[in-house]
Amino acid sequence: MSRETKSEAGRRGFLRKGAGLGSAMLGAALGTNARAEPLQVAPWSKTPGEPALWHPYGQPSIFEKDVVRRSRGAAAMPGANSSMTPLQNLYGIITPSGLVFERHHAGIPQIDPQQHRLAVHGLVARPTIFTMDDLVRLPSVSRIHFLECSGNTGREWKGPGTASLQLSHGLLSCCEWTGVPLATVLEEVGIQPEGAWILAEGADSAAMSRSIPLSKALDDALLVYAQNGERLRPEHGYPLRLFLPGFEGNMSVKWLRRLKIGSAPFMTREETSKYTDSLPDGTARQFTFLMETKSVITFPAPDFRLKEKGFYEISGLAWTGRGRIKRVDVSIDGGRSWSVAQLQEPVLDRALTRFCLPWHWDGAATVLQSRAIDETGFVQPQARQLVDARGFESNYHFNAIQSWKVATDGVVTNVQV
Ligand SMILES: Nc1nc2c(c(=O)[nH]1)N[C@H]1C(S)=C(S)[C@@H](COP(=O)(O)O)O[C@H]1N2
Ligand SMILES: [Mo]
Repeated sequence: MSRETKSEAGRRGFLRKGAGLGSAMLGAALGTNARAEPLQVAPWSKTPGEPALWHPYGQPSIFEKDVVRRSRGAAAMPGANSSMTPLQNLYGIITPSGLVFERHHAGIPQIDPQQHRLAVHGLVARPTIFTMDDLVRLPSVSRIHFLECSGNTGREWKGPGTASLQLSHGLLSCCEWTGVPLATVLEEVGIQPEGAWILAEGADSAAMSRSIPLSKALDDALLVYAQNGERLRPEHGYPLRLFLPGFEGNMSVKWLRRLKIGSAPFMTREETSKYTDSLPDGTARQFTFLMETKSVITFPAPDFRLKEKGFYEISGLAWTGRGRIKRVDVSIDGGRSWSVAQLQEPVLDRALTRFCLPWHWDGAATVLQSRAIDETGFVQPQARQLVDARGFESNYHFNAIQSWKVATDGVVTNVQV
């Protein structure tokens, strides 16, 4: 199925690149001799297929029905839940909208865009209430950026967590986001000189809110109304969300209804009780906005089993809240030696970057790792280094190198080395 398709594509690239293996080494097990049997005419080739508009809104093939968001199970509070992106089944860097991870503190409100309003007030010259029509009339931009929950991979703080790439790393997606630069709207209302922070509040029943530094708001924050070419999906903030490139997902407030400009942070629940990082000395880090440099191998991963030894393309994703990914190293021997992976174009600012490396698995047990380095020179840390610096009490911002162990029977597990 999808696995075979992928390794076929990888095999062709491998041969094109002439990476040192002759075709004889690909193994007789792959494919069938074309002369061995006549090509059958399948039933679907004998009658006309489904008409156009079979699905007015297109759907994936029924054979892809297992490629869906998944969750670890419902949380105790109504509406407080999340679902993870099936990173193991995706190609390239864009997450299809229907597979973008979800994190809701109080469920998904159904908001009529005609009735939705964005109030901008506080330390401004002209307090203003915007309709969606007002916002959509303003000059727009489209940008491709990742979105990652700072709780992503949080289970790894205390040792190898979940035995699934989707469940361990799937609070991560990458979309094209379209909207109005927040700076444009702030110019409309006129910030007073003491203005330094902005409270962003959602219209969900959690009224989820965060304090945003004015510098970020004026730099590259977006008021987003579209995602991957169409209006936002309800679960991602329809009709309007804030989007802060490279910052923790929590700050990209969905169903955005209010921006209040103040002179200091507002100390909301989500930046005091939650979304702070406890340190070994009993203090906590607060306002840890940036998502640090990180990468993960998406194939092979625990969600697959390697059926036989031979050629595979190791593939994965790297990203950094600091800008662009410069290099990704891959180890096929548990970190003893490293090879530079190929980065697939495009390599964009604060977007997922796809990397790959041809690999011939000799059938021996081994550990696979990837290590990302960004354009600022930041190197993705080892789990040990991260825990030494931050202790075990953090829930957020785990960005260490991920190790996948491949056993002799092809089973892949989550380990820390
Ligand atoms: N209003 C509101 N905004 C919110 C949330 C929420 O529950 N309510 N969840 C936040 C969290 S914790 C994350 S990680 C992202 C998730 O965005 P997504 O569901 O579109 O992936 O939205 C953030 N914005
Ligand atoms: Mo989050």
